[in-house]
Amino acid sequence: MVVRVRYHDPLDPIMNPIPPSAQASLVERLTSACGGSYSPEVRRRYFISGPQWAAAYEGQALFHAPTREPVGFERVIEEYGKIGIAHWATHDSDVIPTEALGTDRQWEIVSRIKSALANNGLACSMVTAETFHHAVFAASPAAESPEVREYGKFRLRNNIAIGHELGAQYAVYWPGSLGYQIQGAIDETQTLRWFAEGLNAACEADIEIAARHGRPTLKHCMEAKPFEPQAEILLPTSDAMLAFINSGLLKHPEMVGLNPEYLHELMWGAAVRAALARALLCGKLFHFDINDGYRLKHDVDIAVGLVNPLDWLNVLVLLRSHGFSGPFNLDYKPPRTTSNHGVFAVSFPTAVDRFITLWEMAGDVIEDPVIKEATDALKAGGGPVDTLDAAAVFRANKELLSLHELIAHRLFQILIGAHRGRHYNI
Ligand code: GLT
Ligand code: MN
Ligand code: MN
Repeated sequence: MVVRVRYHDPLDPIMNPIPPSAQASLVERLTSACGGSYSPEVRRRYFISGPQWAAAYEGQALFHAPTREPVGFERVIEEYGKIGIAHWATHDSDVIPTEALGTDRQWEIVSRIKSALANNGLACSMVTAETFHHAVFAASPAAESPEVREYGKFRLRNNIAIGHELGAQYAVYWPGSLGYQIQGAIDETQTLRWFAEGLNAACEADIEIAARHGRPTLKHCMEAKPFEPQAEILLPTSDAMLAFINSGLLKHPEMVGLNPEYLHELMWGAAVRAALARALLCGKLFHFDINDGYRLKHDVDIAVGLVNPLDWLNVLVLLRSHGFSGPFNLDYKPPRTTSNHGVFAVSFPTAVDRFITLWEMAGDVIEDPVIKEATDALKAGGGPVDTLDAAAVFRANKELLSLHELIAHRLFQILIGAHRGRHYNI
């Protein structure tokens, strides 16, 4: 028998190993030692949704083998219910095998989903058609071949039918495969026209199915991502999508808006707040994918608040001040270092709790007397001067402008709790 002896570096203290049977309870004990978590009842008050694909993500990527076991919708819905995530979202093919779409088997699965949602106190908020993963979409759902486009329309219409059956209010479209690796083979204007035909088919099916169900039509939300999976993307940003919605190609532009994703805007270098402000001004902020990550990198889909908490606070101040209160869709990927147990014991509850904390902090920012007085003073300006005299106008406001930096400092204080007395006695 070969006995392997662990090499021990004499400079390291000897640590007691934690056997696999004790690891999950250690993780749970340390999670509760963090404190400050909200109850499932409190969490349910927010319009937060958990996507099927986020919880079921197995940790795989181009260079990564999976690290987690598959989980089905029954388990995901049950665990979301226990955590207090009141809404659930899915792609058609996350829960229905591609070959069963549109068949009786689809409706059997849909009825099992309805029972799982009802039994666990969840509602389905959003459905989205997967038009990027299957080989049929290799040249996008708006490919040259009329058969591919017809099949794409079937998927979009069928998704709407599923959405109405599940009681959803939103449908999302992520045209990530609308682009190419090498340019020259397609005419971009033609591809965009074909893509609009797909959206038109979805909206028309919606009008008809909604009338049959006696329900309002869904809100159709386009989601942009700048860099992947195609090398070049035809609708890479939320702003490009706003232009597309207003291009005249859509038959029902009033039914179509945006599902911006925090990280997708950051990826191209946007100020996320400014991107959201443009969507708000157009009345097109319908739905919001919440996560975190880094500028000018790929789509790492880190959970909300772990990278840019100050920016997130700022984003939520903007949204709260303009009356947007959801849906906030937890479109992130638990890291592959997190186990199946950790996905529901650590990843989702802590993501929800950080979001709620940031949302409540945004309320503190809006009410904060220092920020309020500073903002009012900036708007009041320095008093009447000759507005044709640049130097005089500058002098009249000069000292007030230091308030910009003071407001930024106050935001930092609110983020760390200094406004409520957190202070280091040194
Ligand atoms: C895909 C994408 C997400 C989108 C999903 C909606 S698909 O996972 O990376 O950002 O929200 O279809
Ligand atoms: Mn997303
Ligand atoms: Mn993403």
